[in-house]
Amino acid sequence: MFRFLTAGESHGKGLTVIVEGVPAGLALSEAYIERDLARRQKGYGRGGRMQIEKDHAEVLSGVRHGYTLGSPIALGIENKDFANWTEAMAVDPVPEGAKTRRVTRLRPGHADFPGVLKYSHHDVRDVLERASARETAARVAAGAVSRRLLEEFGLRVRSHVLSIGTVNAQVPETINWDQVEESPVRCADPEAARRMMEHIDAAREAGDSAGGIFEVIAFGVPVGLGSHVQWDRKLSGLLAQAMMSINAVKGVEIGSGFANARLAGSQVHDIIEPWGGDARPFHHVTNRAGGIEGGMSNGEPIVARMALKPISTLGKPLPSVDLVTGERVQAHYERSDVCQVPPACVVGEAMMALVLAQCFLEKFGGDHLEETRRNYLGYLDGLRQFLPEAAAIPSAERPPDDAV
Ligand code: EPS
Repeated sequence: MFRFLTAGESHGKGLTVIVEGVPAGLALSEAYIERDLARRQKGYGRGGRMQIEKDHAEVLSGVRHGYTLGSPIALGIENKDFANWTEAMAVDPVPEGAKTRRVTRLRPGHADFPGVLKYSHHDVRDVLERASARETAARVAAGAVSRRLLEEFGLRVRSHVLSIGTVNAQVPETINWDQVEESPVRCADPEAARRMMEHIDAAREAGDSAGGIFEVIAFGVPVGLGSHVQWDRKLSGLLAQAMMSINAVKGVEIGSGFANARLAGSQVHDIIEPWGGDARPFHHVTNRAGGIEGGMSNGEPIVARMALKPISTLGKPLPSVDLVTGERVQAHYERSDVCQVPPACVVGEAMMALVLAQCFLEKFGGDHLEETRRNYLGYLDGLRQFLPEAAAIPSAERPPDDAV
């Protein structure tokens, strides 16, 4: 069973994540995980915190001499900023008059209000420290482990920004992924990227924040991950839950889900074509379904789009209430990002990789990577029965790269 759990507060000592169920024999290094951690730290619209942190995941267990052991993989990420918060985030009780950085003014849109009531806290910091998007660094580390596994089988997960505020990208037919990586807002349209940065600047100057829409795409996913037979095994459902769990994500669509709702069925469903010369017995002409039909991957790229609300910590705070006095106040402000859409892309990739790894291992199992590989190749061989006799295709061949 593949699963993961994170722990850690934003200004505490650090983050921890345990990933369990990774087969033995997978090559894995700290340097590999660091690449994704560094990608998450970038993005136009970040605040001062990212100047302080340089995220590195220390492998504490589960890897020996460069290969996974099959045992739980524990990763630790230090919060360098903890050095500035030793009193406020001390584990032991602190003396009277210590600098606790107590917060009592509730921020609309944040976890502050329901969090303090639910957990009976009298300091909003007891909620906000865990609710912070800092936690997503731990997910990205776990996602990198999943990505490493998926890579062994030719699966690749990518992401880009479709819009920030009112600025929409014109997405080119073929996305240049290197260019997306270079873009400060992870946008495939350089002209829109420029306007997105202006939008973020304007939000910052106005003491406001900016949200947006981003897309995560998985290429090379075999037919048959997830299942139609039970609600909690549907790949679309698992992905939606995983994506909705990302801080500030308020909407998820698979493929062109919302636009499809306004069209006739004949305009929506992706026509199935006979064998087109590759390893797939059939394929779709279009991909409005976003690679999932009946809760199962259908061999087309898996496309998920997420709507991220603007960050709820505002330079010019909204009216609110003080938790202690009950009086009208301006909400609390503390250092924050103005826009987190570009880093959320990288978190979305991690969640996509984690869900795909879970479904992949549920289908193919294996305690050692080579066992997983035998099971995977055996399944692909089985699919060859649906190929026309003329098709002498090597079983491991995958569909063309990165075509949406
Ligand atoms: C966050 C506020 C900022 C962000 C943080 C999320 O942190 P700080 O309060 O220390 O300035 O930088 O994000 C991260 C630390 C991170 O690693 O992404 C918040 O309130 O959610």
